[in-house]
Amino acid sequence: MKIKRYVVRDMQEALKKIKAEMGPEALIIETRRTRRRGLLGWFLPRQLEVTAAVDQVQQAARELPAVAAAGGVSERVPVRPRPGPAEHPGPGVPAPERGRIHPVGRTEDATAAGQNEALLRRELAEVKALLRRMMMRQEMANPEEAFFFKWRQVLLDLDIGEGLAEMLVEELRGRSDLLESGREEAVPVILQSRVARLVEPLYREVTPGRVMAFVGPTGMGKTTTLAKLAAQLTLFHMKRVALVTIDTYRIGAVEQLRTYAEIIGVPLDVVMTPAELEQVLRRHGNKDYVLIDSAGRPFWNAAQVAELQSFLDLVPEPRDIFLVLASNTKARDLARAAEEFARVRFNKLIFTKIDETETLGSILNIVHHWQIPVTYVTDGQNVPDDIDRVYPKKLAKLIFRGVDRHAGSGP
Ligand SMILES: Nc1nc2c(ncn2[C@@H]2O[C@H](COP(=O)(O)OP(=O)(O)OP(=O)(O)O)[C@@H](O)[C@H]2O)c(=O)[nH]1
Ligand SMILES: [Mg+2]
Repeated sequence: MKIKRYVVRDMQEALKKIKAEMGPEALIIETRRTRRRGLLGWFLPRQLEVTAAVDQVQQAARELPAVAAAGGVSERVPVRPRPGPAEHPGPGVPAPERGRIHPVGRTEDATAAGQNEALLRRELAEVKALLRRMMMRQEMANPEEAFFFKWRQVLLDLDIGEGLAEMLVEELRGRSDLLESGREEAVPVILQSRVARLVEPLYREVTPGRVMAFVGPTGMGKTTTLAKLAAQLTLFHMKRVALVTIDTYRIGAVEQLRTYAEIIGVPLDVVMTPAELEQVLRRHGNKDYVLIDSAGRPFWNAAQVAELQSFLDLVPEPRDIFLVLASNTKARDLARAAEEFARVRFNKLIFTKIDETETLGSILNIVHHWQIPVTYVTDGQNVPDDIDRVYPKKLAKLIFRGVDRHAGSGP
């Protein structure tokens, strides 16, 4: 375990330094605001002291392929990054090439490497939990620090990223009144209002596009969400709606949308090429809204995302490209999906399946990172009912749902 202390101006600077010097696995174990020594210290702004730790076994395992690639390991063993799902070498590749460098310098097959990595991750998670418990015990001595520690932990447990959690906890500093008995109930309200203010600028210019395309990885709920919106626009708002699908990969998928189109009573066109899409959109120039479904692309398949882009580039403004993500997806996969679909220039987010998860913090991570608003969430399979519009206060409320129970329970 390597432990290092950083004295910095703010958390962002600390995170940058820690990541560069100790790697992404590093864990922040303590943060303190301190004054500089001497009289001058009373006039200068307080500095932030951040202590971070990293499990060196984990770090070594992560760094080894890079060392090897630089010639640091046996020259006979070709070293390559772990193949992604889309780039698995073909059957003709010699066996050693398919292997992966083991921490002790041997090659082994991908399954064993995966197990090794899973084991290291589990161990790191255990060390993290242990450190948190130790910190908790230490900080008990200082009620103010214990209070911040507890609320930072609540935010992390909501799956809010570390940087964001730290920024939100900063909002509580200087509010010693919150430590008085009965006042802690105000904390969720303060944090919610901070989140609402944080995302509010993203909602200033939100107007619906006439053409709406739904993109995202497989099985996220694109078609169901499209059907919910199409039904609401047609049945409740009396709008003229047309549906289009560029879902040409699986016959069943077109049938699913065709069934919805028939029930709602709107036309459906299936397009195979970008030129056909252009033609169909021109034909539907008299509709209030045109909703475009797309086949779920496995997000690591860059070629399929590029193909989708060739269709969507032809959609005229005003348009909305919704990236549809299921909120019960792992935070890391959500981040990766958003990264891959960035090339289709999505401008709004929809989070589905909020009924299937307890924590919604990763929504905030994506919104904050991409500076793109979530405009709908869905909470069930029922068409057209299980969908809700989202605005800043609503999003903040969703992120903190269930958090009230932490207030007043003591650190
Ligand atoms: N619980 C729950 N299930 C949902 C929600 N939205 C969609 N689903 C279900 O998720 C499954 C996949 O939904 P689809 O709409 O077919 O997903 P898709 O993104 O179009 O899938 P592909 O076209 O295969 O990429 C279906 O069983 C839906 O009923 C939701 O908000 N909550
Ligand atoms: Mg679909």
